[in-house]
Amino acid sequence: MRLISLLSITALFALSCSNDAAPISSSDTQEDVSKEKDVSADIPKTKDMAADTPKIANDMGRDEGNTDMTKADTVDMGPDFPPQTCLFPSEDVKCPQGPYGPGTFFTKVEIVPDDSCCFDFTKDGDFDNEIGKILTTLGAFGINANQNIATAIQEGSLVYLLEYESWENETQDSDLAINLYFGSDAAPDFADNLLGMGDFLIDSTSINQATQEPKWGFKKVSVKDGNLDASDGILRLSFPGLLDAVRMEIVDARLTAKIDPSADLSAGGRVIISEGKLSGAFLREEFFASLNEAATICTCMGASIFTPRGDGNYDCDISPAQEAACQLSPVQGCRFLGSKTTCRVLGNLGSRTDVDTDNDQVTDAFSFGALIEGTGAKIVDL
Ligand SMILES: [Ca+2]
Ligand SMILES: [Ca+2]
Ligand SMILES: [Ca+2]
Repeated sequence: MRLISLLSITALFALSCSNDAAPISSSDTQEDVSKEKDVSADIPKTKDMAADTPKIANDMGRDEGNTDMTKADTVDMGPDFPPQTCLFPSEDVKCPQGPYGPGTFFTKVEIVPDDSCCFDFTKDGDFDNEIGKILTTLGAFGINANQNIATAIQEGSLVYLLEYESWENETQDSDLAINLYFGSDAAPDFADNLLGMGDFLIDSTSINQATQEPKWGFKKVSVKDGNLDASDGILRLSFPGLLDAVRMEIVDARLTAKIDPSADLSAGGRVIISEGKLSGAFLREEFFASLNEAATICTCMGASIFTPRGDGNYDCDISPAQEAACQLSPVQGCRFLGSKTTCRVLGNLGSRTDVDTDNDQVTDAFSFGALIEGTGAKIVDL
């Protein structure tokens, strides 16, 4: 999974930086994906991304993460939903039973193209969104990340699900946790999903196989007067359509949104959210490590090509022989990464970090902000 992601990231830039790239048809995409899988099958298993990412907790613990909530935070401020008799999980036999809590399906994920949203990482009073600005820059090369995301959501190839756990109080609950999954339609018809009536399966890649816990989500969650505020999150975001999927691991993630009063908080219930704002930080070292792994997988290079230059940017080291071999590669990501010109473009993104995730006074990550809308989703199974 990781390897496919890496190549996909490179493919994003391959497409974005190729002036003569023809529009990518879905059949081209599928072809490249299958080739990437073939390539990845031949190399040793890589480490789990979550395991070595700074500031990422491996355990998205269901009973922790809210220890810094004050007692006042747990006081019920009075319901602003219609009263609910059944809340997940419930031991009341009259209530719906099931292994999954109420869910939300993202109908919109729109990367903000500038600094007008969503979170102020630098604490200077202005929002930060470097990824949005980078993607805007790449738009000049014919890339439209938001259009690709929208299309993938409409077609059902990009399914983000939120699952709300232990939401025992309609307005404010210190035990509440939110998991994020990639998923798929449980039935062939995707139209009902967009209308909030879909049933979904969780993609097993969203589950840590060792612990059986969700890999991604928010550890600190509160809902006050219908306003959701989830933070301390780790997520994976996907940028599909550029190839099969470009994925990025996000740390320090935060989601704010309004919870629709129609929310059904029982097992298998559906929760609509609106005016969502999602923010986070994408770590530079992760980015270039992933590119180096991708280069290593490409047989035309077979080694890391990026080395940090000390100013935040990265040098790329490709010999003329490697470059010549890569231009003959059947894998688009390898053709791109193996080009001296385009890998320099990537290397020079390094200094655009603007977030300091480890408080050493040196920026190490790219800020990110997106607008989110979500409709109800019933999560039925893995
Ligand atoms: Ca700022
Ligand atoms: Ca469906
Ligand atoms: Ca830092």
